[in-house]
Amino acid sequence: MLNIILFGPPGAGKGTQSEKLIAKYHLCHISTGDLLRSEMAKKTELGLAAKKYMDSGSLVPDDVVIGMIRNKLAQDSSGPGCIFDGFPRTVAQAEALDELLSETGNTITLMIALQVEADELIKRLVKRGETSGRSDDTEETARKRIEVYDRETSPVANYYAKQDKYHAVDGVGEVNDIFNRICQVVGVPV
Ligand code: B4P
Repeated sequence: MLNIILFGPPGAGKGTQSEKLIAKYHLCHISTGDLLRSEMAKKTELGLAAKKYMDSGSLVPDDVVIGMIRNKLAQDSSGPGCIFDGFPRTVAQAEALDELLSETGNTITLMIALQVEADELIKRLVKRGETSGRSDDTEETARKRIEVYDRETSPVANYYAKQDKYHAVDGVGEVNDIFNRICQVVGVPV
């Protein structure tokens, strides 16, 4: 299986590039952000609990997110592989993902880490906020989310570097150019 983690700070383009990778490699899409927003829209207990973390720019607690991934993997266990978009965001989540995949004899193939500077991220998120309706797409929350990323999420890169799976990709420029850089790393799936 081809299991790719798309990694990077908020606004790095994980969602944007996921769509293109899914179309090319026919992978399933696992986005914890999308899953959480769907729970919020349905006003489930989980969604209501997650909303206060997301609106403040904080991470949703690990046990909630890991439980969601466990359910999702149980539904999407066949097929050529998956894109993990915005997950894992902590080392505890990365360890849990390795464990969950190993239950079915699978593993992460590689991590693509999109590199984008903070000023550009904030510009993109504020612009997305003009149409997204997302309450976390404000300048203030974007700055908080980048701080949370630096403190809590960036160590996940080292977790995969130790497994020789980490690949940094320049995330600035035209969307198609960035996609071509990613495809050079992914290569042709076997
Ligand atoms: P996510 O939904 O994962 O969202 P994201 O990080 O904001 O954005 P992404 O990188 O996908 O950017 P996009 O392609 O849209 O997370 C939301 C929240 O959910 C988190 O803050 C957290 O609270 C919670 N959460 C999610 N997962 C969690 C987890 N595992 N653990 C705990 N909490 C979790 O791109 C952004 C914008 O830039 C778009 O408007 C796009 O059009 C534009 N853009 C993209 N590429 C561009 C380019 N090359 N040039 C110019 N603009 C570009």
